[in-house]
Amino acid sequence: MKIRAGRLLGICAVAAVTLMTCLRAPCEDKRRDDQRNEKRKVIIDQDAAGPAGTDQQAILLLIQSQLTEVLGITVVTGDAWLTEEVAHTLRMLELIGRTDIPVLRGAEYPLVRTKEETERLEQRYGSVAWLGAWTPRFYHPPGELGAMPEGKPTTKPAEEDAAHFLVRMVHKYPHEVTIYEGGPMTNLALAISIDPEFPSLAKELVFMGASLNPQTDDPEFANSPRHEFNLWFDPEAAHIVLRAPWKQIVCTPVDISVKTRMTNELIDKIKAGHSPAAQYIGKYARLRGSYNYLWDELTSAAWLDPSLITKKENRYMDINLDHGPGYGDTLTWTDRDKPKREVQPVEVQFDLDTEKFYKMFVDLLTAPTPQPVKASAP
Ligand SMILES: [Ca+2]
Repeated sequence: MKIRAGRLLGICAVAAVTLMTCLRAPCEDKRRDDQRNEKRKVIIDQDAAGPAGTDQQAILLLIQSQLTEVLGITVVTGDAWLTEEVAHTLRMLELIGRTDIPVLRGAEYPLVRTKEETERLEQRYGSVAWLGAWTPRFYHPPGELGAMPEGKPTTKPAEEDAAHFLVRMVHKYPHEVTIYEGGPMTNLALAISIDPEFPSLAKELVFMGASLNPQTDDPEFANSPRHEFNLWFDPEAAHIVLRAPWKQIVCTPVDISVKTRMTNELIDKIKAGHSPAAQYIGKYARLRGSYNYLWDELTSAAWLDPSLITKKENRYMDINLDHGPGYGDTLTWTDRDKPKREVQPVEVQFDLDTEKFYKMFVDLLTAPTPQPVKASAP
């Protein structure tokens, strides 16, 4: 009897373990699914110059938040060339241990604007303060990497291109994906051209760009208040994107960017953190000149916590496509004076709680990097 009871107990124990194993797998899957569903899905489209700097720091804020699931980073030429931006982004992800996030190559050139035409316009109408990848003192051919003090990546970008990834993701998660735009809008315009449903299937577009009436002595804007690099670099792309039927468009313009500053004090606070993200920023962040705004970081932070924004107004927005002195300038209207042709309302941010923003900036960059939410590959 004793032997039989022991065997019975053994059989029961094996059965219980088997049952537990069977039950646990679906439970864990469900927990992962719930975790995935609770997170706010975002694709980061960025002219991702680096190391550190506004482009990479803005990406990091979105990855460092516990609230988000970054589906991918789509890269576009802007502040630097596409190839070097992809390399800086891959390397940053390696350093923070998040190589699970796919990096996708996008457009190497704007849709219409060329470097040659831009130089002709500059000879006629005066020089432009920031030309991104075309800035003479940094210029090198598009395929070269430039300096990479953080080291070259060993990981590779995805084989899929940015525009097709953007389209595929909004079909996979309809009305759930926020499109974060921190650079020229070329990739988004290409996605819209491939699939006109792309904007209406996204949850919203949030972007850093445009300039209305910034209150600043910064020479970049003092005489050209309607000039802003992201929209200027690819005006035709911005025109396509701003006229598309998004459910919501949120804009962080120069007007509010100039109320922020990266400072050595902020860098020191981040540097004191032990997270890989903090170490990366501490090692590579550099102040350049007098006007080190937290351009793209504010777009990230305000999306994560809209209470940072203390003043916002609706405008209708488009871009000047005339190939004269105003080519690429921001055009805006109110309800009262907007053109008859189709223009979209845009929520424009004008003022912020600066101290709250700086605290969030430091807190997120010094926090441990969240682990990937694993289910299926994007
Ligand atoms: Ca950017």
